[in-house]
Amino acid sequence: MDTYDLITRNAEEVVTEEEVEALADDPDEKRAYVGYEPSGVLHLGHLLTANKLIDLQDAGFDIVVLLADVHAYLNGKGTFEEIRETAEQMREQFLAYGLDENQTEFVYGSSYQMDEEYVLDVHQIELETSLNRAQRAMAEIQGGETAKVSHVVYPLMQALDIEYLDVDLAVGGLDQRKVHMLAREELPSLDYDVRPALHTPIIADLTTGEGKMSSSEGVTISMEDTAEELEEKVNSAFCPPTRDPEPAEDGTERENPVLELFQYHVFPRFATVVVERPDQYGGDITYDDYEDLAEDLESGELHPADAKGTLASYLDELIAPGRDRLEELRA
Ligand code: NAL
Repeated sequence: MDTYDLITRNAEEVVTEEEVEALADDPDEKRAYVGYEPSGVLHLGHLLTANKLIDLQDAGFDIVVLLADVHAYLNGKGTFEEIRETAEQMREQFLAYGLDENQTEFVYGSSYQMDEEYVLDVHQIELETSLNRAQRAMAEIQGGETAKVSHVVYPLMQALDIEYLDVDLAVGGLDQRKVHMLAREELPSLDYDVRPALHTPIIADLTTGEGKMSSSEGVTISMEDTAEELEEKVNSAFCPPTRDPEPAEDGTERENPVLELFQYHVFPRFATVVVERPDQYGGDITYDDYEDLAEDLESGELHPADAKGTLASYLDELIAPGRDRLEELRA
């Protein structure tokens, strides 16, 4: 795979392709970053961007992970002390998951976001940005009516962080796109450069295939899940034999979350995927490509139940190191 393809594989959106092509031409000494609000236990949403970070490391990038403690505070996630404690746990889980310790820098937001220069820049970007614009940027992260003043400061700081962390590429889930667009619009007004962004897709809810998998609603898969819990969750997943399910009765779009998890979580991390089947059901099948597996599910060659069983065991293998680390930390 060439460098550009590795950098952009499985990305839902590349802003802009030309800017990322320029980085792909010379990825050494380049820095990419993702920010996370500290949380005690990682879930598949965190791991989707982590997979992209691993691709970027393979492409030669240095990685900056912002442990966004001040942002979590602005978003009402607890006392500052509580947030700091969970951040350290989060770092350990990312390393266990496979981020290379030598190529990854973990930065606490609070290590520079209280500096005078930064705070004055926050106020300047507040002066440049309309309330309406900042609110729209935050809409995907913290929904509407109960929005506090902190919720409009949040995206402005996130935009500014791109400059302060001196990164060449911003990475995030598609839910971060409006913040990254705000950054592209507003950073030049502070005489800072515009940086490209990569956005990873949002995985659908596991049991319905609708909307997004969320840690606050529905079933999520986290680093805490045991092999048995994974099996149970995946077994109850929505998995019609198609990549393109019919909309729900009320018209809501649906995806096949089992295929999405194979595409975005399993194939990027395993060179081959083996579906184990007794000989009487056709014997084992080996896939080295997501497309082949999806085609077999559609043709009926691969039964949804076998797809689910295989998915559960690969997810178990993926999260096992982080799960073990969590247990050690808690012991
Ligand atoms: C991501 C988050 C918070 C602060 C950031 C600062 C710089 C870059 C990325 C950042 C978390 C993200 C979320 N907004 O919703 O998870």
